[in-house]
Amino acid sequence: MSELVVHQIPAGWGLPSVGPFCLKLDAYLRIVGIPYRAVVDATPFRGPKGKLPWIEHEGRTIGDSGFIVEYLESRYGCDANAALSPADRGVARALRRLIEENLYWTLVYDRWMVEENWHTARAVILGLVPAPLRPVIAPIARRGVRRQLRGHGIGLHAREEIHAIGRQDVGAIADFLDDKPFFMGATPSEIDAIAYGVLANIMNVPIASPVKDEALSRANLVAWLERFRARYYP
Ligand SMILES: N[C@@H](CCC(=O)N[C@@H](CS)C(=O)NCC(=O)O)C(=O)O
Repeated sequence: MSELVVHQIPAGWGLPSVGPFCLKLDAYLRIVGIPYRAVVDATPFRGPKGKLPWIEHEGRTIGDSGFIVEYLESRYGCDANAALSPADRGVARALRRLIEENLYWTLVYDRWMVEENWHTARAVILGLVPAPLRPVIAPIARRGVRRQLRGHGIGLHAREEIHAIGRQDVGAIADFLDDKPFFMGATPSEIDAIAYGVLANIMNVPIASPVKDEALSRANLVAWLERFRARYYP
């Protein structure tokens, strides 16, 4: 099998990538045990979907972490969800949408739109953009993210409303996890990688938010994060 190359957002704050979808893919590849070479891209624009992560493998380029996982399943024969019943797969898929399509955007809001966080976030997220270009690129990127937030819909809400939504999402995730070791039971599956990508990027980064506070107040979620990290990031 030829080398798998993964393009991703820079490492930072003690995480292999500060991009939630990049960290998800990294965690997934650790679960299924596929080695890869990381290439850190300064911007997401080179990828086939204009977002990170994206992969190069055997002459193909594939963008979007979900499509990448499907490709790896078909090419490497891996399946992190092999032990799941159809009903569990359905629940995991619904949870994935909550995490990736809703909670993720509260993280984006906290990094890019909350003034007190923006300088901290910018230094890491745009850390590979050459210093002289950064003051030019940063406001353009920020305008783009504001448009994305409004397009999603969450960016139309007031700050307190966005944080209330994020806290409710985190509460639902913690309630579903309950006292299980991993989200779908005794062993990790794809949804643990998905949750780790977003939750480690909320709970373990110096970005202040009531959503982070809520997550850190849920003892079972904190214990799960530690369990996952001890297993895959020793
Ligand atoms: N659905 C995509 C989402 C990827 C995504 O949003 N990536 C972020 C970084 S983690 C990104 O590239 N954002 C830049 C942009 O949207 O312009 C996936 O699962 O890979």
